[in-house]
Amino acid sequence: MQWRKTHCARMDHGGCGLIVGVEKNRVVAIKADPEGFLNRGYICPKGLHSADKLYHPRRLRVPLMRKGTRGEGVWEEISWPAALEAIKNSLLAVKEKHGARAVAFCQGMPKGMEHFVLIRLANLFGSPNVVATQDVCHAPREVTGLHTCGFYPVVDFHQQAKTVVLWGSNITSTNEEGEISGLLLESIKKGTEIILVDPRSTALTNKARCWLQIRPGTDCALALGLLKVIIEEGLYDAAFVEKWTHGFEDLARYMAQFTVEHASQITGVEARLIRDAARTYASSRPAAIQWGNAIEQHPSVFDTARALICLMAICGNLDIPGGNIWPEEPPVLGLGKFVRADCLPTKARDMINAHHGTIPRLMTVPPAYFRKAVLHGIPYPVKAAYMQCTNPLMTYAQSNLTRDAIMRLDFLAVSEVFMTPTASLADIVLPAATHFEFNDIGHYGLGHGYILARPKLVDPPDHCRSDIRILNELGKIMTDPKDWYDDPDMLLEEVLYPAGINFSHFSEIGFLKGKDRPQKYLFSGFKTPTGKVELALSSAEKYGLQSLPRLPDLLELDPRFPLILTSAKSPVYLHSSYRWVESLRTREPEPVVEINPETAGPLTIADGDDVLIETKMGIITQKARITDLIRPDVVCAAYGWWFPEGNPVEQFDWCRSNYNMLTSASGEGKEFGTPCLKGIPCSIRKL
Ligand SMILES: Nc1nc2c(c(=O)[nH]1)N[C@H]1C(S)=C(S)[C@@H](COP(=O)(O)OP(=O)(O)OC[C@H]3O[C@@H](n4cnc5c(=O)[nH]c(N)nc54)[C@H](O)[C@@H]3O)O[C@H]1N2
Ligand SMILES: Nc1nc2c(c(=O)[nH]1)N[C@H]1C(S)=C(S)[C@@H](COP(=O)(O)OP(=O)(O)OC[C@H]3O[C@@H](n4cnc5c(=O)[nH]c(N)nc54)[C@H](O)[C@@H]3O)O[C@H]1N2
Ligand code: SF4
Ligand SMILES: [Mo]
Repeated sequence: MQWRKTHCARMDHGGCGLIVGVEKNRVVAIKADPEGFLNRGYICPKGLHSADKLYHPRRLRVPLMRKGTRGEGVWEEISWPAALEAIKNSLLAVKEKHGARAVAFCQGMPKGMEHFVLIRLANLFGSPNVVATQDVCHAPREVTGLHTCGFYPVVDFHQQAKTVVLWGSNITSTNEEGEISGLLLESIKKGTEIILVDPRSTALTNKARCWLQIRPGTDCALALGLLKVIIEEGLYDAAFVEKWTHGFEDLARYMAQFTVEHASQITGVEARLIRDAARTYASSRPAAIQWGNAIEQHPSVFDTARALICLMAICGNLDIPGGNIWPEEPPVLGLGKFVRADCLPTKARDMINAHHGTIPRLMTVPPAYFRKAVLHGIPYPVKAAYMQCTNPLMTYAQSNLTRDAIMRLDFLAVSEVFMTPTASLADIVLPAATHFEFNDIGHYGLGHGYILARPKLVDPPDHCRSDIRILNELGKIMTDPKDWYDDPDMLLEEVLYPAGINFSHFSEIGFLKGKDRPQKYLFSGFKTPTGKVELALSSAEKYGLQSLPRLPDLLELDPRFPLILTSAKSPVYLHSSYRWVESLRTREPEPVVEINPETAGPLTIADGDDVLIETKMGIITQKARITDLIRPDVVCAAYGWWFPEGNPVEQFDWCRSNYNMLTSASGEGKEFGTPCLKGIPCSIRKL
């Protein structure tokens, strides 16, 4: 057996350095790399078991073409040339009849370079419509950052902070975007204090200085409450505010109408805790806010993210070591060049979402608007889709709408490692090679200031091909072949070339990082129209945005749905992925809904009972877990559940326990098209 180094990937955004045992072209052992840049010896269960999926007997191994009606589960095995030719013919036929924009290129969570190669293919094909789940994942944080302070403020876990606020971020379970919790746990041992903003208790609750057990969906009000205390008590960094912010007086004036008691009433968090959290955050330097999905799975995310950046700014925690930083990228090829943005200069104007007035700089189409285009031709029809690394039937809000949209497409191709509810509705299914089976670069384009090497360690099964290779082949036959390569690895070399290294050298060094250059604004100002952090947005009128972070409308009370539904990601699965990996499934065999005993008692719901969860959109079943670690007015349901052991003709029981049967794509936030996934009125009862 040979031990090789690489980085974990495709079990979340990836990041942990791994040492992998390879024997006879098989991965036989995985352990954490104590020298890993982001993990220093940390590893999670998904990483430990990540090779199990490679050897699953039901893994897709051959391209499939649909026989019979869509979703009937009857397939013919076809060759790669036949599969690629069928995709080319179908997509070019749609392009000819309806224009290139009628073809959508869809990706879920970006898993590696395939995401950017897909955008390149779309640009070269001529379609502005890359659909992604970024409406509920990171784009709101990133784009709000660009407008407010000129960058995406990410936490710097490599330096010790005095205080870290975990705001709707369950980092010990999710380790999101390479913010690996191992580094935070080390800092906690050395004295970093934690403020937790979460309706549920997490693994760090008993290490937290204060736990703001918030009512879901009210994060904006809480952030405004903290701002109120800090401004009213003069706890802000007056020198920074004076020199580097725009609109402080406007913000202070707006805050004068609002009281901490008001914030307390809306959020369900005691006023004294709001004051303590505000004073702690403002008096710690450096302090960082690790912001999670909870803030951006809600229509009010723009205001919440604006309020949180205002907090970072006025407390002097922006772009200082240990705070929320503006990372400098390593000297690799810029994203715009790699994705060939030059081929589609009018993309921002032509994308589906432009019609809906989303915020400038949003570069992917929100799923809510993609489905409007497919189902209603608004603002123009979309007739075909190419999907990779995604399972929209489970992961987009309002699953029934997704099913209707997929059924309406003239053509759907899906690249997958396993037959999923979405793939089962495709016309062509391509068997993808996956992690360990091809060369890849991690964290490119994510804005954290580093990239990670993911060298190939074993060959994929006979007919499986990496998405990068598939897209390179499709590019050669559907667009000008001179923009593509004989060897798809050349796409990686293109990225690395400006840094003066090749992939083989990169794999030896493991990662490339930009220079640490804190407080860049001292030399260049902030990259906003005023050169300052815009507490009040100077471009608000031009773009039709609110200039100050505003309190959103309150949730309407409906006596039929007295409880509030939210969700948290499972530590052992990635979204809807890997329920079919036995070593993970044994750890969490069924979808579980967490209910407080005070709520469960009167409804005679006991631990392990099947529970119906209902919202105005639909009804699903999950197993009860009775726990006092959650607010009594909240239930937290599992998300992403389908049953690979179920009937393929019924899309593997995709409705039974699927959280997104309960969510709605309407009422979305205007800036990002974000639906409400967390904080939904619901009711529960025993089955
Ligand atoms: N209700 C609700 N909805 C949500 C969320 C939530 O918290 N609640 N979270 C949202 C978020 S943050 C995100 S990012 C999205 C995620 O949405 P998706 O990305 O659609 O979700 P996944 O389940 O990760 O789907 C990935 C699919 O890719 C396949 N796959 C894995 N590796 C490879 C590979 O190498 N190649 C190919 N071709 N396929 C591969 C997996 O088998 C899986 O079926 O969901 C969003 N939707
Ligand atoms: N194990 C695992 N890891 C993952 C993923 C996965 O599916 N599984 N997905 C990856 C992806 S794509 C992403 S984007 C990240 C997301 O990672 P996180 O940001 O950690 O996302 P979640 O687990 O959805 O939610 C985080 C926390 O928000 C809390 N919460 C729920 N509702 C609210 C609310 O209204 N307000 C507040 N303040 N808190 C609330 C939940 O209880 C939970 O503890 O994780 C990545 N890592
Ligand atoms: S935390 Fe993420 S990157 Fe690290 S081992 Fe787990 S899945 Fe892999
Ligand atoms: Mo995500």
